[in-house]
Amino acid sequence: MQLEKYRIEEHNQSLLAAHQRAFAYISGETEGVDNILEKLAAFQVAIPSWALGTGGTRFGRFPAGGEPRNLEEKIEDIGLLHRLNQSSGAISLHIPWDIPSNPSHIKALAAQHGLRFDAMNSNTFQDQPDQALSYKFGSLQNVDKSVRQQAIDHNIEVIRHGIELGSDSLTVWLSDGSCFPGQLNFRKAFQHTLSGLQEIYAALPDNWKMFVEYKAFEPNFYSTTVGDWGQSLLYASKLGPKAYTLVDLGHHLPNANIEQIVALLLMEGKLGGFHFNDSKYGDDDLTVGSIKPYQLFLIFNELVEGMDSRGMNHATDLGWMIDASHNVKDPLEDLLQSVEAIMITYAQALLVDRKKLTEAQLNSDVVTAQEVLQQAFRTDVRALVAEARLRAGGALSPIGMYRAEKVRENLIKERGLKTVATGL
Ligand code: AOS
Ligand code: ZN
Ligand code: ZN
Ligand code: ZN
Repeated sequence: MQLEKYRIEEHNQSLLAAHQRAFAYISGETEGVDNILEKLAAFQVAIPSWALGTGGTRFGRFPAGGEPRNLEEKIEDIGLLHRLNQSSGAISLHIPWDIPSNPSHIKALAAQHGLRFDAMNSNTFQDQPDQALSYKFGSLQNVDKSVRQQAIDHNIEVIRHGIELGSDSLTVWLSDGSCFPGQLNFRKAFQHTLSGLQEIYAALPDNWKMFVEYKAFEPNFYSTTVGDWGQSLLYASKLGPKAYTLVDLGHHLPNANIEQIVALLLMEGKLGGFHFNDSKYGDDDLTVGSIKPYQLFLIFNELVEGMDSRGMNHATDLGWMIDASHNVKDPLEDLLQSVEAIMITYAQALLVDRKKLTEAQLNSDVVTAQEVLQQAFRTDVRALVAEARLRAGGALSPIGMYRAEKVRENLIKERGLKTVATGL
């Protein structure tokens, strides 16, 4: 399925007058519009290879049809998204689901679609058919040295695949933990995990980063060996300067103040990246911004403030990834919505009047501080995001164009109705 340039131009033409009216209004109200548009254009969010098929739950799965059957088709799908929104210029792979049989071909195909390879993801949370030893009782934490070694070797293999593709980071999410009190010696589990991570860390090329992703619960429901940001930070600090904490928005206990976590990790220079999603209960992996958009804004507000205070480049100094997938939407439309929510929230965070906020904080003027934040949050910035996309050659309405071009119908024609994307 190809989206021709002239079709995007025709689509944009039909929406241009309305867009220009909205853009004229917001640019009249906003200082430094060009600077904001440049930042928006530079900001790219990586799409996870496992979000392109319908996610399903343990109770069932209702495939959309036309799902990608292999890595090539996953790259093509992300290429389509990027063509529409010009903000999805990266892919995050998962090994073993995405082992590239011909890496140079895969690399060339991605480049053809304007995509680069973001963090590589290892998998020691499932047993693979050809695997010698089981991860039933954990991987790096396991009481059996040979299971730990198998998990270390796997992660090193993932780094090798990443090097071939030009990635420069590894995300380690471990499902290790315990389901019942007494099952684990916490200290030994931590120490085994740390020494395994140290061996993996030693295999990282100089320019690589390691992201240690934490998660409070699931699949283990009594304890998790990388259970929160404190534990992740402990590992990352002991590992060294190439190791960072990764924040997945769905991995906290209810009501956690994620924006404060973000601010402190940034202060310590230990925030590495993000998995964006949204949730009502736990690791629901719902569309970004669909449930708690104000929380997302407060997080972006800390990101912008914290990164600026350290002179960091918003677009390149952290890993921005989506980690979401579920049962009821067309996965590509869902991803377009998630990326749009991220761009809108980033734009709002760029609008915050920092000077006024600092003044209000110094005067303990709580009301003004809240007004400053909500002024930005309540600003309709959609025309700014659309303008950035338009200038980059994307579609004014990515979802509108996706539907008008009957992308899903075409993918079903090409690939069939009953395809199963590899992954969760
Ligand atoms: C699991 O809950 C984590 O969010 C992981 O980041 C991710 O979903 C998994 O690694 C998929 O590969
Ligand atoms: Zn995640
Ligand atoms: Zn998760
Ligand atoms: Zn999640």
